[in-house]
Amino acid sequence: MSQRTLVLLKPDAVRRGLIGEIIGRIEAKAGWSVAALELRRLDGATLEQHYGEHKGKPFYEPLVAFMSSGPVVALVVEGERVIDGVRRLAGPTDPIEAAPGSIRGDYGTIVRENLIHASDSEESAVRELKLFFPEL
Ligand code: PCG
Repeated sequence: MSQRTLVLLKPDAVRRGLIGEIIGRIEAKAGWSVAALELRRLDGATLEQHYGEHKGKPFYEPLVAFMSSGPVVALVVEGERVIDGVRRLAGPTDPIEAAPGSIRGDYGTIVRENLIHASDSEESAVRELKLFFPEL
């Protein structure tokens, strides 16, 4: 089943020059493609909506500060079972728990600076795509 998902390359990935490496892993999957891509700074209103489910948690404020600390790359990726697929490529939230071979497992050590966001369900994908790419 072909799907679309929202991917964000977080400010750590951009700062460390890993944009090409991460997008390359996504593009290498058979039949997946980048449908939209933009380097942008996220404003407070966008972050508040995007991370609404985490509001009030102890990591929320530092998370928003980190996500505002530099540009991100926002992408729409489409293809066969891409929602679960990109999550598997990314690996679990904590990069130390993530297996080598996954993006977080290969490049990350810090929970907050875990390189990549990917929508976690069809419902989240629809909501997040509307927030980041309302014109699509
Ligand atoms: P992601 O993409 O799962 O979205 C929420 C982000 O909050 C998560 O990645 C981490 O980057 C960040 N974060 C920082 N601390 C924590 C934590 O203790 N738990 C969780 N779930 N996320 C955290």
